[in-house]
Amino acid sequence: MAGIIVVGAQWGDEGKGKATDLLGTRVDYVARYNGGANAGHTVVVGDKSYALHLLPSGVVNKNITPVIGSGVVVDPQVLVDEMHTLEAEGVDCSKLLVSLGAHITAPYDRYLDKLNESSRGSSKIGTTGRGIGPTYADKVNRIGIRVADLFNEEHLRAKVEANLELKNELIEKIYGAKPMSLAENLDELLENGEKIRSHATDVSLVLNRALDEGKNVLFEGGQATMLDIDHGTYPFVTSSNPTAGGACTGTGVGPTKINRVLGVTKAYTTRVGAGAFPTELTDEQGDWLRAQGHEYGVVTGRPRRCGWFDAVVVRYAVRINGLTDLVLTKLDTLTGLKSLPICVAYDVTTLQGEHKRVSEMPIDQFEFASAKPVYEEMPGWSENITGVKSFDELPAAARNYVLRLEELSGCQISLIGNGPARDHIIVRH
Ligand code: 2SA
Ligand code: GDP
Ligand code: MG
Repeated sequence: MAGIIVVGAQWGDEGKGKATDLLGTRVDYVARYNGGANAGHTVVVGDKSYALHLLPSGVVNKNITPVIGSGVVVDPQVLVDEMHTLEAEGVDCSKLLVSLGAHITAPYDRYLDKLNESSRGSSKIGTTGRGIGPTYADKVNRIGIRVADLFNEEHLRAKVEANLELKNELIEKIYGAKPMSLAENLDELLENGEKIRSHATDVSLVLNRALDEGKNVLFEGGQATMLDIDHGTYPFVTSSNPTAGGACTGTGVGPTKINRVLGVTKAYTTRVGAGAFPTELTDEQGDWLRAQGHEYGVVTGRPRRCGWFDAVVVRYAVRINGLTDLVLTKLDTLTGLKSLPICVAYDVTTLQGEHKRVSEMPIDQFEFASAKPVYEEMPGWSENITGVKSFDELPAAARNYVLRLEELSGCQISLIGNGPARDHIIVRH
C-alpha cells in the first residue's frame, strides 16, 4: 500500500505535471484533490505536449486510472472539452472517475469571477478567471451544486434557480452588469452532466479499497503551497488547499495511508498573479529567466513573474507539507549565468515599525509584503546540462548549487529536472 502526494513547493508551475507523469510508471491511480480548471499541468511525451487543466496528469498513461476527488471544483464544460480534445489525440479517457461530491463551476461562477476581478481596481488578485473563488465560496456557504446534482433535472433546476436569484441581484446591483438567464446555465450543466454521468462515483471508496489491496495512489496537487487558502500569501491565493493535508480532505483518504510527500520546486522562482514576491526580478535579468524558461501561464498565457530561488519559501513548504523529498526542476534554465543569488532570509518591518531579519516565513502578510531578500551567491556554470543522466556528470558548480539548496531547504533533493522531456531527469534517491 502506498500513497504519494505531489505538491507545489512555491507559487505553482514548478513542473508538477512532469513529476506526476514520471512517477506514473509506478502508480495505479492519479487523483487530483484541489483546485479546478485554473490548473495548467504540462506533460511532454515524445514530441507531444499536453496541457491539462482538470484531468490528472496520469491520464496520458494508459495503465493509470485518473481520478477527480471531491475537493476539486469541476467545470463540466472544461472537463468535457478536455476529454474530447485528448480523445482526438488518441488519449483514452474512458477510465476517468469523478467524485459525486465534487462541486461544479457553473457559467455564473465564471461570470462572477471576472466581474469581481474587474471591480477590484488596484486590489486585483490576478485570478485565472475560471470561476474558482465563486465556486468554493458557494461550497462553504452551503449553496453549492455538486456532481450528483447534475443527474436530476428538476432538482438541478431548483438549485440553479435559487442561486441565480442571488447571483443576478449581485450582478445587476453591485456590478451593474447584464443578468444571466436560467437557460444559459441550466442547458450547459444538463448537457455536460449527461456526458460525465458514467464517470461519477464514490472516489473515497475506490481509492481506499485500492490502497487496501496494495495498489499505489498518487495524489496530484494543483497550484501550490504559497497559494494555499490557509497557509499561502492571503489574500493573494487560490481558494483551495493545495498543501498536502488537502490530499486527504480532497479525496477522503486518511493521513495514515500516505507514505511519501514530494514537493516540486523550480531551481529559481516564478509567480503568476498579484501579491508580494520578495526575490522578483523586474529588470532584464527577470526577462532573461522568463525567456529561457518559457515562463507563460498554461491557462491564461500570462507572462510569469520571475526571480531567484527563495530558500525561505521552500523551507516553509517542507514544514507545512511534511515533505519527504524535493523534486528540483528547471536546473537547465539557469545554464549560462555567472552567479546565482539564493535568498536565505528576509529583512522585514513589522506593523509596529520594528525592523528585523527573519529566516522563517512571516505569517503576518504586512511583514511578508515588506520583505527584502538577503542573498548569498553561488558560482554558475556554462556547460549544457540538458539530458545529463547522473548527478556526478553535472558540472561542479551545478552540483554545489543543488547541494546548497538541499541544505537550506532542509529536505533531500531526490529528482532533478534538466529539460522538459520525460527522460530529462536525474534520479538521486
Ligand atoms: P484563481 O483563478 O482564483 O485560482 O487565482 C487565484 C490565484 O492563484 C493563482 N493561480 C495560479 N498560479 C500559477 N499557475 C496556475 N495555473 C496556470 C498555469 C496559470 C495561468 O499553470 O500556468 O495560466 O495563468 C494558477 N492557477 C491559479 C492565480 O494566478 C492567482 O494568483
Ligand atoms: P505545473 O503546473 O507545476 O504542472 O507546471 P507547468 O506545466 O505550468 O509549468 C512547468 C513548465 O516547465 C512546463 O512547460 C514543463 O514542460 C516545463 N518543465 C518541467 N520540468 C522541466 C525541467 O526540468 N526543465 C525544463 N527546461 N522545463 C521543465
Ligand atoms: Mg501550471
